[in-house]
Amino acid sequence: MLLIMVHGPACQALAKILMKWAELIDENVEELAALEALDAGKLYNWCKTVDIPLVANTIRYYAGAADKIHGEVLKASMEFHAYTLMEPIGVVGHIIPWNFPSTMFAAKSAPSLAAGCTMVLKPADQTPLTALFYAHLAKQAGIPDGVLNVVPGFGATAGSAISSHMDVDKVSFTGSTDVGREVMVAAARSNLKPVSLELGGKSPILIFDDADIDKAAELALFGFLFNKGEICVAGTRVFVQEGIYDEFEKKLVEKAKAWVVGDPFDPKSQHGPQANKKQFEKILSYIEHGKREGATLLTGGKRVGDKGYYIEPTIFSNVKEDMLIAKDEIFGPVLSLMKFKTIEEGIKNANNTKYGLAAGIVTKDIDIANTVSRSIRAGIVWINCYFAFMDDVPYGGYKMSGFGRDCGLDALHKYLQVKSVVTPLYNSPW
Ligand code: TXE
Repeated sequence: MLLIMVHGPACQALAKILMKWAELIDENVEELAALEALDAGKLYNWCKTVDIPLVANTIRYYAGAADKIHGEVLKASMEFHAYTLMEPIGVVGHIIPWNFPSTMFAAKSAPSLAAGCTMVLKPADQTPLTALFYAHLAKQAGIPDGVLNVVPGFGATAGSAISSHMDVDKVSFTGSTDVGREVMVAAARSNLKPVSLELGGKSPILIFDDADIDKAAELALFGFLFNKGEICVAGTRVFVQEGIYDEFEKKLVEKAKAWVVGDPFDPKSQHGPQANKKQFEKILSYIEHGKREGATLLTGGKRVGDKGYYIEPTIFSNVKEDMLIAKDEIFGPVLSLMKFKTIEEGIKNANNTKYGLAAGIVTKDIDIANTVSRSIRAGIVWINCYFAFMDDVPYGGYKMSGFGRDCGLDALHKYLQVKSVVTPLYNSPW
């Protein structure tokens, strides 16, 4: 008998293997953190204490879900017994970027494996090292050959081979909006495989008059500088209500000047080099654009030293909404600071973007927090916090930031499909 459903005992065995894999990742945390720092310019200490442990946690979260996937018995409207099965979608293709090679690897692979799928993952061509190491550890943990495949390569070849492949049943992509569009076209032109896309962003943070100015400045600083600004949810458009604007601007600039940019292996560094030359040059050219467009450069604006891809934390004020620096995803340590008067104006300005990935709100007023969070068109809204990612909290895009969710049980459901099974009851006329 050919049994392709992932049944109970197999799910438990799968959960056990995933748990073992997470344990091996914990045991190899230093080596993985070093590979990540070398490959992506990320801070070694941060990788060791946050990114790599998060990978193991994500795998454990989905391992716990592997034997709890089930359909439901339906109250059929005629004389039938009807129920649904949640079946793995099949072969999943994952295409991931270079800014979070490890956490992206986990966010994609763990739910798809827990759903019972096999997978082919293409890491970004700039950062393949940790993905290969995770695959090596997966084999040691007992994941059978052919189930988890890592295929490093370039986007135009290895990436498009995945999105256009007739035997890949689903593609999950994180990267730029332009390439996301190409992936969708390739999926449509081949076997109409479903696609989920997590794309760029230009996320707003709204800071209201009643905010604690010092804390708000800390939040905004971290919001645009974390991971050197190379994060899709970076809070790169900060709108500050006019009553506190001047004091806020002063504090933020002071803090940005004190931020330490340097060697990612130096524990004192708060951010390292941009990931690659292309990214470095792109960011510097946006900074030049901002100056030419007439925005006021408050701090930063150039590379640090003359070696490596280090860029100063850069803040522009007097930014108009139609300037390129306010519209495009720069993907670097560059912030546009803007002022607003009323709540309505703040909401309108925050939503004035083609993207819709994340947003931040800083206020002590619960009415403002509730109203604004409902009015912002973004997949995740953080109130009085930022970058609060958790395994069980889904995130993903509205508008041109894509669709489909990573994290949480929503991510598991991306890799499942519903089969309905119907059979007549004893007295059925059928
Ligand atoms: O991304 P690409 P890039 C944004 C950010 C950044 C810009 C460009 O603004 O500056 O995109 O970065 C693979 N078919 N984000 O050029 O090219 C590629 O090999 C299939 C936001 O690095 O989109 C890599 O694995 N795959 C983003 C992945 O797509 C293709 C994170 C992403 O690369 C392909 C990264 C093709 N034709 C960049 N071409 C986020 N949402 O976090 C490339 N790829």
